[in-house]
Amino acid sequence: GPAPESNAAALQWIAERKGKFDLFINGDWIKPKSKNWFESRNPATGKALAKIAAGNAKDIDAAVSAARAAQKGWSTLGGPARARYLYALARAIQRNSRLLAVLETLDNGKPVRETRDIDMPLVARHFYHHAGWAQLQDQEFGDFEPMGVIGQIIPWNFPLLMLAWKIAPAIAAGNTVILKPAEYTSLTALCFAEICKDVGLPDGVVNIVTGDGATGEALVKHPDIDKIAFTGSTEVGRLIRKATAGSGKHLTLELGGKSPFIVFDDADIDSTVEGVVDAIWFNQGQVCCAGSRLLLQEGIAERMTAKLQKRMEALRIGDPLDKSIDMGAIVDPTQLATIKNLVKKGAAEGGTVWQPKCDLPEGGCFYPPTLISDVAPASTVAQEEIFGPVIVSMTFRTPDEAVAIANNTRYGLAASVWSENINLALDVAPKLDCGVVWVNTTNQFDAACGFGGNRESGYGREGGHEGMKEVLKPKFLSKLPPYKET
Ligand code: TXE
Repeated sequence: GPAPESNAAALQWIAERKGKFDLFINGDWIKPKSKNWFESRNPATGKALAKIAAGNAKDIDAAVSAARAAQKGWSTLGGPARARYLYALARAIQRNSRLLAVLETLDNGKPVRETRDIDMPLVARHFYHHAGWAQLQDQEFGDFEPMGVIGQIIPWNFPLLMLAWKIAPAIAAGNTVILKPAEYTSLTALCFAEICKDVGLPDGVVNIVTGDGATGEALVKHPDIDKIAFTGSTEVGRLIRKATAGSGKHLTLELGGKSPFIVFDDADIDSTVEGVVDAIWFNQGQVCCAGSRLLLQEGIAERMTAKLQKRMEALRIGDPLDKSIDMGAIVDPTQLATIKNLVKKGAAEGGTVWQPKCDLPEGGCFYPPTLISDVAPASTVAQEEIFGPVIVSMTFRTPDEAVAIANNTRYGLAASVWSENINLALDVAPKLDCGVVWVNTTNQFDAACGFGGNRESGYGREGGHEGMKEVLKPKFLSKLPPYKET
């Protein structure tokens, strides 16, 4: 059942701050220049949760000045000293992980089982891992220097985890940051700001400016920023690329996806069905690398569909604070409407829509697990990211055909291949045009692995050695004696 004590602790944390949150700039809580606060709601109940400051261009300017002023000192402190701060952040996150998990669930609607067992452990792991890189920076990246001041814009689907992916490598490398959380989910970022203060992180190293797309735009356009790192929709990624073109700012983009989940005739059917559950119903399908296109070889298609439908009937949808549920709420009514419209479109374009019978809780943004079968590879639902608990399926005959269908979208983030024939799987995997391929598994992440996409899924990698290179720039330092005319 629900976890009342931790739920209460998170609500109390909000209440102690009078349900109203300012901007975190230069280590201080600053009222927004706009004098506006917007409402953040709990998507599982529709109830107001907190008021969040709407930062504008002036607030961004103050945050950039603070980050700029702090950057040199932070960088010259040296990797080992920075590592100590990252270790302290990681430990503080672990100490507060219950509070953070419940806050995230209240704000985003995802099951507390996921925030507790997946999001928060990965967040801590990310800080520990990057503390290691700070420690090793002189050996591993001797010919590099930090980019400087980095502006970071993140989405709502993994609020604190995306913060960790952005902030940990950046500050490990000696950069300072201004992070703008997504407007639906600012709370854990603000709790993280308090944690930065608690561990004594120098002022200005991390600044959190909340707000909507206009706040993000102000950050992107600020002239004194060295790099923008963005995770979000392909549409906004395109705007940011245009806005930064010719400015000299570095840019990395982690955008949408329509990742294939390819099942060959000889796949182990039970584990494959569990794989599908993880691929598309984890976080209600609001995952950039969700396996949202099910490609079934003809010999297994019928059996696989029947087993999958049976499994879908057993999925539990409900109060995300209830530890026994599998699926929580969709983040916001707008996102829910987008999902509904796309499913309608899928039916209109000839797909067969199937949903199990289930009682959805009232008052929140809930949507049942959905399978749209027999979709044409060129149809809207086979091409567009739905970003919800909806999987589309289609069939193929040969491995070549599977590869052709898999690569036939504008995206290229991830792919998952299922077969008991490892030769077949390892033959197909390199032919898939994407940044990550999982064989007989899916949605595996680790701080040590560079994650990112190809084509319209963006560019740049986050995590591991590749990720560190995205927050550093090469510097050629001649070690030869000065040239002298003889
Ligand atoms: O994303 P946005 P939204 C996809 C998914 C979803 C759709 C819309 O398909 O249905 O995007 O979601 C900030 N300049 N993904 O509207 O708008 C915004 O405030 C600068 C996939 O939430 O891209 C937020 O902080 N910033 C994705 C962040 O960008 C701007 C995750 C993301 O919001 C801005 C999320 C602007 N002009 C959505 N406009 C993934 N790849 O994981 C908005 N923002």
